[in-house]
Amino acid sequence: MTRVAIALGSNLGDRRAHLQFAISRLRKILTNVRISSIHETTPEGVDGPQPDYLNAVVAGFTTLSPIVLLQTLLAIERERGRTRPSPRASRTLDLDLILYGDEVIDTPELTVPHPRYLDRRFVTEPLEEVW
Ligand code: PH2
Ligand code: MG
Ligand code: MG
Repeated sequence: MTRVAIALGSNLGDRRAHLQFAISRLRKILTNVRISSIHETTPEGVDGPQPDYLNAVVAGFTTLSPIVLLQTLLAIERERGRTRPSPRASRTLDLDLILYGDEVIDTPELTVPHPRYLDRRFVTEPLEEVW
């Protein structure tokens, strides 16, 4: 079992419903799940105006490999109609694998720890609640 942290974000459509859907899906693939409070945050590092985000972090334990976990997160995003018209565009649901135990992974598909998470208060603040 490996302890993981996943950051959740939404700024399009019914933001709270997208996060609740993700949490219910994550409960099926993680054990000892801890869920942060939901934070309403100003968009950071995006091009042009965007709606505010709802952000949260979910932590738990998994037997899935990093790449299978990543593929599972992308599939959950697709279930909520996630599209990628451009990097950092507004999105119904974003699920980022922030930490996978103490593993350091640097491949074209996946970088863990997430390269920018320490600079992002919308990640570090909810992360502190659950990690
Ligand atoms: N996600 C981004 C870019 N900027 N800003 C906030 N407040 N919340 C996010 O989840 C977010 C962001 C790219 O993933
Ligand atoms: Mg993200
Ligand atoms: Mg993402």
